[in-house]
Amino acid sequence: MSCAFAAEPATAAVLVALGPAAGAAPSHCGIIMAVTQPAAESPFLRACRRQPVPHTPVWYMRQAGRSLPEYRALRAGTAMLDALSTPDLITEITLQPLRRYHVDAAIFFSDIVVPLRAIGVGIEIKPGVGPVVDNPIRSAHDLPQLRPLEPDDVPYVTEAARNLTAELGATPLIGFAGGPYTLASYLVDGGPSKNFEATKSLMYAEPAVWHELMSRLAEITIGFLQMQVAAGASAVQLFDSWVGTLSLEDYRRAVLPHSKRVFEALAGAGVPRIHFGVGTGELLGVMGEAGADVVGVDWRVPLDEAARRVEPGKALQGNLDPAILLAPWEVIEPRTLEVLARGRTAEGHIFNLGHGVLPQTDPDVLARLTELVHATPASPS
Ligand code: 1CP
Repeated sequence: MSCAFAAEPATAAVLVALGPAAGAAPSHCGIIMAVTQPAAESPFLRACRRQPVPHTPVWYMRQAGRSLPEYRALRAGTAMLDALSTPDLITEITLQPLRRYHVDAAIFFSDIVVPLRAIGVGIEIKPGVGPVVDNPIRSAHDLPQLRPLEPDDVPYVTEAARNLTAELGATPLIGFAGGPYTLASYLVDGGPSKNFEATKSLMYAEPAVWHELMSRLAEITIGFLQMQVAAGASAVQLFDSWVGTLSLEDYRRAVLPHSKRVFEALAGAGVPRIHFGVGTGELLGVMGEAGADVVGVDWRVPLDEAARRVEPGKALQGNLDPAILLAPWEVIEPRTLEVLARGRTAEGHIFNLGHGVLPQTDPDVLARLTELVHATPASPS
């Protein structure tokens, strides 16, 4: 059957008129529906679209989890991947930070390795370590297991995202997935890595195997993002966290075609696409070329400089150093105001940290930071 759902303006209007349930497309299509109202006019989505905003929108990477005592209490005794496949836990943990902070978006509580585990890859998330793979991928023989993701593989994602969209009302839900390079780094090195020796060896020594691996991962990522959008997510973020470890030329050759493929596949989804990586100062321009609507910036490059490096027609997201939040408020406040001032030079700005919230961050500081961002005029008066 052909899947005709697309985010044409007319379709969007009909979906909006009929309410969220009308947009629930047959689940086997892996399709895309329009942004559900009333989130469409939220400051977060307006900033993604580079439209004027009443205040600078703000959310935090890793806001769901890690630093919140209520998260740790809820997670106690439940393995990470079990929590990530339980709709009620996903829903509750996604909502926890919104009860504390007046952030402008929720981020779906999941992990970049969830789709890999869902298609049968032996992978665990070890406490204090991160994702660890039973049998790392090292050759072409290991690739067939990386089959496309089907909606039936992750019913808990669809269920939780639908519940969340209903619950969140006007607050947008951000869906996300790992970028192909970052997923490859866990699969090939077998776990968190500093220098990505096995991953880079494969990339340099076996380009054909590498591109086949990356193509398969791009398809899995596309499927995972499309499912979240079909279930109501109104923006998506591609976390290609570790691409900053590549040179510009290697990124262009080994990663860019696959990231482009992901963004192209989401182009008709009618939702903003955000592209984020760490240590990507040298790559910001080319990451913009990959096709996202918003480019995430870590703390190393000031936003006015980032705006010069990224092609026109993109909003920026970032970029306070998460470690600054461990300093006294007298340090945090001027640094935040500086990020906001530089962010005003971009065509659109979503305030965020340059990477995830550190686990030892005081939640009250994040609450105060959110208030400061909202209280600071979004455009020079
Ligand atoms: O038990 C725990 O609480 C473990 C910590 C944890 C959490 C809270 C892991 C293990 N994953 C998650 C959830 C998660 N992962 C979210 C939740 C939504 C949010 O609030 O943001 C997100 C967006 C991710 C995405 C993710 N997982 C990334 C990309 C984002 C980033 O920070 O760069 C990466 C690289 C991972 C892998 C991963 N999962 C977990 C850890 C500790 C890691 C990193 C390991 C490493 O350093 O390589």
